[in-house]
Amino acid sequence: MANSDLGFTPLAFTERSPETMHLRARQLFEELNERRTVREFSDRPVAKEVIEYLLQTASSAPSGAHKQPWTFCVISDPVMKAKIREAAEKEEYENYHGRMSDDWLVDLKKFGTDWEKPFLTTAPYLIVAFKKAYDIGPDGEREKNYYVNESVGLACGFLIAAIHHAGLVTVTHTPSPMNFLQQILKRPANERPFLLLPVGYPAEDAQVPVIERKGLGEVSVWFE
Ligand code: IYR
Repeated sequence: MANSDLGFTPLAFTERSPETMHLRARQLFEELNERRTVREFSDRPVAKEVIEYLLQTASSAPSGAHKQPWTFCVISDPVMKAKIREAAEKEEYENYHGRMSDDWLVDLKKFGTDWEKPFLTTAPYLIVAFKKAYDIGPDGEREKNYYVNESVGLACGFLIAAIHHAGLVTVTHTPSPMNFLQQILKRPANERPFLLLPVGYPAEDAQVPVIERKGLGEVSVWFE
């Protein structure tokens, strides 16, 4: 999209009454506060159109100079999912058997994670978010992107919220290193894997660790 001379247009802004604003703020908190990271998936299918909307929501996130420096790869092909699982588990095996520090392993113990990642083949969809370190212009020249990590992080946040809102679950999976995703998915050199999100229904007997979220007093400082 050529973005140089788009001009300006009046803002489409929906004003909310104070009561409605209060209600909506509370309701969204209550809804998103119910989100849990889930590692046990069902193989129940999910409509492709739902995934399309989730990605459009993600892509509505703000980005540096509106460059939208992201590509989302969507994988439902079982052969490809198996390849990704095999490569991810190979890296994770090394992580859990020497590459991760003792402190890190202790911190993860309560989540029950290990090197095995069955969700990579069980979940009906894997979404891999790639960050575009730079863009390629029409004549093959490099075009700069800005705040790439922040932008793609925001888009992934929107995506995770959208997945929950739609009634599906995910886990923020960050196999490390994850260059294998660039190879398997044949992405160009300007794209680097950022985050892998399996998407689907939870397994019927899915369990999640007991956690508490920090209260407002622990995560905010007010200057009034
Ligand atoms: N990437 C590994 C390890 C891991 C790291 C953190 I920090 C977590 O919050 C959870 C897992 C894995 O996916 O198992």
